[in-house]
Amino acid sequence: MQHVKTLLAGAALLGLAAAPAAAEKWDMPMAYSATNFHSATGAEFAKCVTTGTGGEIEIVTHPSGSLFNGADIKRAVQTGQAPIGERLLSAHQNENALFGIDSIPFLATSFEDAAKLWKAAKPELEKVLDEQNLVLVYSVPWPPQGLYFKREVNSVADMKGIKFRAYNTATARLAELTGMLPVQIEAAEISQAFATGVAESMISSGSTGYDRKVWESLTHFYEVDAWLPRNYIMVNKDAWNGLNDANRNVIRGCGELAEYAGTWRAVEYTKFTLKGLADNGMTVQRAGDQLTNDLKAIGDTMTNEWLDAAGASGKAIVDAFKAM
Ligand code: PCA
Repeated sequence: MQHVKTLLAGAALLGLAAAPAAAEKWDMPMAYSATNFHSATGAEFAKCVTTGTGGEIEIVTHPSGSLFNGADIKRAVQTGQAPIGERLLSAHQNENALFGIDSIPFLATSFEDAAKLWKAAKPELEKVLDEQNLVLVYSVPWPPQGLYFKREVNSVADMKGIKFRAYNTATARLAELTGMLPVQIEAAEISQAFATGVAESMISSGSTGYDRKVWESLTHFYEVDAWLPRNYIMVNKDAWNGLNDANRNVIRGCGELAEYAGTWRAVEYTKFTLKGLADNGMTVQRAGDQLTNDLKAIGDTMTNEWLDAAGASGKAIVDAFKAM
């Protein structure tokens, strides 16, 4: 017996010495600027994984769409061109309505409700992503979405004919329903789009307006709190399956920390960036009654459209969220 133990111990030692796990470099494409809080959170997540795996997995982030354009990141990770990446979840609503769960107008309008909605939706979304060869690691919300313009706007009628920068299906639909002209533009490109007049308004967070210095072209921000869309980090399932348990646990653990830290940052960044917009000369205020009521009516239409498209599983998530 003792002999067997000695043999086993010897074999284990040999195994360790003979086959140290090969270090892997994982490039992580991200769509938003390096200074954005999602990118800062992603950089810390990368460091956490690199440290936690003892360098066996070294994650290197590439913000600003520098490795893959935002619109291409999911496909890149699905096909294994990149092992890991970050993307705006609702950007895939055209593939499956469930991806748009976080962009239903006026359903979840606070950080607290956004967290609840995420809890209700996560198991189903994990399933959908799994079917697409993806593993969900963590997700962080953007601050509440408000409307940016180059002039005072007090009603939906005032929005007619304005060129509107959209970033997903819901924002494009909002433009249509308000009589604006939607044009899809990644956040990384909006400063130029506004400067050249390709777009003259958008719905987004104070955070994105601040990061992209939109006061150089726009003048008004109306707090509407329409929804809080989310970014998420995905890993290619084959890359994930190739990891040992210890390294998978490190990625999970670092992901939990990142989700917590990133969410906290989003909360802090909300006030900071709205003040930043005002300090740079923009008029920052809550939408007036007429505009709010007009938008609520459009929100009802969009909610019904989403429920129709998302079917039973969509309704089940919304019901579960409302019961929380
Ligand atoms: N910023 C991103 C998505 C939501 C947000 O606040 C953008 O405008 O593209």
